Amino acid sequence: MGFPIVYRTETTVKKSCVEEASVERRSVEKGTSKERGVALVIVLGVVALVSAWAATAAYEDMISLRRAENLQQSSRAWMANESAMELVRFYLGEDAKDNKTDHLDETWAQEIPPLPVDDGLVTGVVIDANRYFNVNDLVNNNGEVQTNVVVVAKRLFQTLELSGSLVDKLIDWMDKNDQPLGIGGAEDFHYYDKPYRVKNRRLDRWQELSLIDGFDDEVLEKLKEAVTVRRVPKIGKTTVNINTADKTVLMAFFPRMEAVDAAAFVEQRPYEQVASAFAGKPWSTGGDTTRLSVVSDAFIVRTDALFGNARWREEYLLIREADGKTAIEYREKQGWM
Ligand SMILES: [Ca+2]
Ligand SMILES: [Ca+2]
Repeated sequence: MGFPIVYRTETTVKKSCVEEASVERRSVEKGTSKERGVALVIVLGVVALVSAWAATAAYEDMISLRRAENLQQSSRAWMANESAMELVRFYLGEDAKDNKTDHLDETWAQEIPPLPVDDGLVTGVVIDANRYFNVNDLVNNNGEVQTNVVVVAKRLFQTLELSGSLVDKLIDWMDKNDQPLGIGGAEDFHYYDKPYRVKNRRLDRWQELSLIDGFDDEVLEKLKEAVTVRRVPKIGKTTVNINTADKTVLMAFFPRMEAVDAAAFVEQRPYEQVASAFAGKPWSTGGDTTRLSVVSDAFIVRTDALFGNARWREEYLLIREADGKTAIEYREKQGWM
């Protein structure tokens, strides 16, 4: 049996060649197409990477710029606050020259209206610290109870509708002994479940009041407008200025002074002397005038500066000496953004 002989005609040969070329071209085209696809993916990847990098860099640049801008605004707000405080010190120094009395109509007592400085605003207020009753006066420099001051404090607490036992607890916190004062007192045993002991020394800051038994937020809110915590000068006592004190505080010094008397007394301010201020006032009989004055030596200064997104608020307590120089007893940042 022979093999079938296949004859390739010219047409068949041409057709075959064309088919082979076509197969080859398709093969080549297929390869090129794959390479192009890979190249496109790489290009897209690079573009994506560059875009991501550019976006990150732009974001970081924006953050850095914003941070630098905020820092600059914050510095300006801080400097504006410093300037406001220096302005207050200047006014207090000027006022001290030939100073006979301190009262609420004087320049230092006026609120500084918001002053435009460059692109910001700065404002401030000065509050006479002598308008408040200083709780540190309840004990003397030796840590002993000052009974005449206790009487005033209890009357003040009563007017504020607060229990007199709070005064006892306050004294126990500050006096040097460990004997509870009366039935309302609170020495160490009262704080057995607290992570601290009684201080047995005067208070340094207002915030310490909240450590004392019974001095909750409601009590502190009531005390805020009548009481302060400040260091007692070397002479062993602070004074209350009758030209700036609130009626409630004034009434604490005079057992017979009624609200109507206090209102009439305040209406007649300012007074140049303590003695003449109470002359001819029947309600002043039996009062304690030993801690009253017509001048002030301590001032709470609050400053507030706003520059762009930066706001800087501070509180200072300035102590003014007789020569008009002021010293900062404390400064405290109240808030910033
Ligand atoms: Ca004055
Ligand atoms: Ca004590």
